[in-house]
Parts: sequence; C-alpha cells; structure tokens
Amino acid sequence: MELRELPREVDEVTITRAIVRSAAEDWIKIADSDVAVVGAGPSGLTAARYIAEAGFRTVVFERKLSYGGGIGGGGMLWHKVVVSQPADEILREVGCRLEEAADGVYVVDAAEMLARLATAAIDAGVKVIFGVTVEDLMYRPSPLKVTGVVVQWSAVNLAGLHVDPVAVRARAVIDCTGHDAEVLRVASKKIPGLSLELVGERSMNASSGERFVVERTGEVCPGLYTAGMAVCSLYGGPRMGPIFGGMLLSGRKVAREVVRRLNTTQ
Ligand code: 48H
Repeated sequence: MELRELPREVDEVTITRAIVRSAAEDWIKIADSDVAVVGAGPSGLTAARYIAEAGFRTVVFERKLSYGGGIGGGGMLWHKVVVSQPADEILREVGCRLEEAADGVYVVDAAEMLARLATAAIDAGVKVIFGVTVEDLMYRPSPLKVTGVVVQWSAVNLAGLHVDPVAVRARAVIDCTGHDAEVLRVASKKIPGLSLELVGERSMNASSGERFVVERTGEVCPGLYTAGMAVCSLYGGPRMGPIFGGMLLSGRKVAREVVRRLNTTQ
C-alpha cells in the first residue's frame, strides 16, 4: 500500500493536547454566551439556529451524546414524523425532503430531519455541547433576572459523584428540555419571588396541543424563556403525539422574541 494512503503518524500526547486546548478555548468563550439553549431536540435546534443566524453567540447544552431529542423515535419507532403547514417551511429551509400525506400535511424521515436541523444549526454558528446537563440556574434578585445556567457533566450525575458544577453566563436562557421542563422546574423551586408553578401536560389532542405550544411559547421571566413540549408542561397544554410542526414553530417563535429582546437591551 502506498504510504500517502496510510494515516500520518501522530504522537498520543499531540492528540491529548489538541483536544484539551481546543475544548478549553471553546469553554472560555461559552462561559460568557449571549444565549444558552437547554436541549438539542427539535425546538432547541430550531431556536438556536435562528438566534445564531441573527449574530448572537449561542450554545446548546444537551445531556445525551446525540441530537434530536424525541425526533429519532419517530411514531412508536416507525422512522417517520409528521409536520403540517406552515412548519414545512422550516424543514424546507434546512433541506429536508417531505412527502405530502394529506392536504398541507407532510411526512418526513426522522433520521433526515434530526440530521438536517442539527447541521443547519452548526452551519449557523451554534456551539453544541453533548454530555452536559443543566442542573440549575444563575439569577439576580432585584430586579429579578435569570443570568445563566449551572452545568455538570452528565456522566458525573450518572455516577452519583459529589462534584460541584460550573456556571455559564447568558443574556437569555431557553428551556427546550421537552416533557420534563427541567429548567423551569428548578426555577420554580429555587428562585425566590418567581412564583412559577408547573401545571403539567394534558392528554393527547394533536391540533390543539400544537397550537397551544406555539401560542404560549415565550418569556417566562426576564432572562428565561421556554419553547417546545416544556410549554405544555408549564401551562397545562395537551400532548400531540408524533407531529412535530409545533415544536419547530415554537423554536422559531422563541428565537424571534429573544433576538428582539437582545437587540433592544445591552
Ligand atoms: C441538558 C437536557 C436536560 C438538561 C433534557 O424532548 P425533546 O425532543 O424536546 P422538544 O420540546 O424540542 O420536542 C418534544 C418532542 O420531541 C416530543 O417529545 C413530542 C412532540 N411529544 C409529543 C407527545 O405526545 O409525546 O428534546 C429535549 C432534549 C433531549 O435531547 C434531552 O436529552 C435534553 O433536552 N435535556 N439537556 N440538560 N437538564 N433535560
């Protein structure tokens, strides 16, 4: 075999230093972000892409080692999900191929949708960090404002080790953690004066669930926003099953709101 077809020799220490140096440089920037999105599901990836496209430094923290949240499971593991108009626009923007299943209703491959949402977010400049769990928030009391997130390696939590987390400042934090609404749950318990109560999501009603999510998406308190399924958990909206247009439109709506706010405040 010709030598030029074989991998170049690399010293192990070079590999270690390259990874540690580059990751540390990234984290030094991430520590002071414009926007921290929690969760790399459909709402989080969509929100992050639009915000980064508007020129803001955007980080997505994802607990798992993969993208997509609930997309990959399709409908009961059948490898498809459904979107209806006008959410198809968002999928077309990222290059997804859609098949019309009924008037204005489309079916899409779950693997294609999650890959294209993720790639588009990365191309827009979003930094996605896998294996990190947002376990708490930073806040300032008067005036009350959420000022960032508190993060820990997911592996540390899984191992049950007592390791203190680190903090990341962000001008806006968006809870896109899905059904569990984890960030909002923490905020409701641990931020004095917020008076936030999670109602819990309701049983399935696909169309009204989708509309509910989009209508109620937005700011929860200064510095804290929510999108996607977390909206239903917060305000008591119905679940909608494997139709994902509401998640995409919710991500776009929260992005527009955050961008507007960041453009009008320092
Ligand atoms: C870091 C975290 C944390 C944390 C969770 O569940 P998701 O796909 O969320 P959405 O809201 O974008 O989409 C919901 C959709 O997938 C869905 O479940 C639908 C439409 N259900 C309808 C129905 O009837 O059931 O993604 C959330 C992501 C996941 O990847 C989690 O791993 C991640 O957030 N995550 N990441 N820190 N504390 N909590």
